[in-house]
Amino acid sequence: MKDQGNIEVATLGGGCFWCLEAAFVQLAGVESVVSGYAGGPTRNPDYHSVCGGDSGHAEVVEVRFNPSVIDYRTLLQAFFAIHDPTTPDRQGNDVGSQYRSVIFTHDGAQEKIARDLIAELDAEKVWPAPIVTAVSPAPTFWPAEDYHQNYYANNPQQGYCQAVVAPKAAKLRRLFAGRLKTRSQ
Ligand code: MHO
Repeated sequence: MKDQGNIEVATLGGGCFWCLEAAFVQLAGVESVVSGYAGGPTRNPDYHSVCGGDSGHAEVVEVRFNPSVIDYRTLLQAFFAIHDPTTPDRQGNDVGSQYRSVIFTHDGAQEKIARDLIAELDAEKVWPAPIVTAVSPAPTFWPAEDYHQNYYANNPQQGYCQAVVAPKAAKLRRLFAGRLKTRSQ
């Protein structure tokens, strides 16, 4: 069921955007996920320049979701389940500021939810090191090149997809089993 009048946007960076897209797209209430770049000074960044690591941009996903089906906090819980928020400028073997953990908030409510959840997760010591995830107001979002969209769905056999993306998508299915889209959606 679509309710175009009531769609909220989340912009999240947690390493390679192929991973985040493949994970989030599975959740009920997520209407669309677009991979892109945000946070750096250059306009119209491309993958090549972001890959270099000094563009200032992070790989991010822009998630459109229906808050009456999935709320922002739950979306952030999924975000923290599928990446390591304690490694500065790094996710696993992917190293560089484009892989930083960042929540780009769209209003004060999102900012409070994000900061509260980070404080809770830190207090619970879910990870052995402190959370370094940045929380800052959403800058311009630059969609990535077409071939980065639906990358996992279109390239399931690619080596990185099998080694890194698939396990993250599977982890989300396991942890959020009750919140997945049904096959007909
Ligand atoms: N290390 C991976 C990252 C891909 S991601 C879209 C690769 O170079 O394929 O940054």
